[in-house]
Amino acid sequence: MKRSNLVNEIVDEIKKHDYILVTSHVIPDGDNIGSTLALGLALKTLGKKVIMINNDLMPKQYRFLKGSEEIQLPSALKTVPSLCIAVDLTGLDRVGDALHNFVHKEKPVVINVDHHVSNSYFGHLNLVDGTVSAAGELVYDLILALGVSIEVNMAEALYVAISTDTGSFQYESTKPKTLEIAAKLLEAGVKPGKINQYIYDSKSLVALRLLEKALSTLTVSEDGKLAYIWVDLRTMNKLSAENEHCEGLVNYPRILQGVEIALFFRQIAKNRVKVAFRSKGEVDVNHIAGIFGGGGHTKAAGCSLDGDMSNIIPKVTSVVVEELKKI
Ligand SMILES: [Mn+2]
Repeated sequence: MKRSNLVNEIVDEIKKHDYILVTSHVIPDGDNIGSTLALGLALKTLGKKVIMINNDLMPKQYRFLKGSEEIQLPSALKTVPSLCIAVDLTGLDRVGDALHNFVHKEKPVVINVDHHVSNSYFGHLNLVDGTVSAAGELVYDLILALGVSIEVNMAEALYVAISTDTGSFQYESTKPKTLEIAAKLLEAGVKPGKINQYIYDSKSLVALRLLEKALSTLTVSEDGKLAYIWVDLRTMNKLSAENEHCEGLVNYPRILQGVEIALFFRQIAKNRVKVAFRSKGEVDVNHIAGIFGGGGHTKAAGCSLDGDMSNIIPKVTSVVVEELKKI
């Protein structure tokens, strides 16, 4: 189906519903929150009753966004929306147990708005485009198609979505259209300096102490193409660190000269480790994460595995080393 026809079909579907749930993936990031919030605010201006839900608490650095306090935990869902719009979500298994069960039981119409190449097309309507930098780009198009003009609060939310997913417009996923949208958001009143201060220049002491610990684990392969760091539960607990303090840590091994693939291993439960993959070169990390049941994008992906850090690190790095030999 042509993209414009699909967007029109989504707009027609949205018009049929009075009460709409907007949600995204567990462990929220900037694209998740910005896309959820911008779409939620836009639907409200159309007179819809909107409930925005995320499985996890909002990281502090995004709480400056006006309206972000309306993004609630799944326990706030008391009545049943007839439509669920999921943004930045690869599959319903990533929405969190509570919402997964809700969709399974109540069977709302589901619209899937995402930019992960590993998306499972779980919606009744699927606006999925792996070539755009952020779900925020798709939400921007959708808001315009809904006939809503983008006011400053929506614009800030979309700017957060797009600027965080592109590493402040540094990654290859930044296309002319990405910057055209960013320009429109600035015209709508976004002040990039202010947003960057909230997001990047407001790290807590805990976050910097965690970075210190994580960097002390830095390991580099003999050929210099693979670098990784890790954090275990002991360190997290000792520092009282939370999920949000781990955001962006994978970028530190990535910035090392000569590195093709960077990894960040994080113990999330006694016998479970989450792995973040970043590629600077030709290797497709969506493919590698896929070998371990995960996915994402060609340059940024993730997976979770059962086991100890001491087993999982060699298991994953040996696969990465093999993939690096192929280029
Ligand atoms: Mn995203």
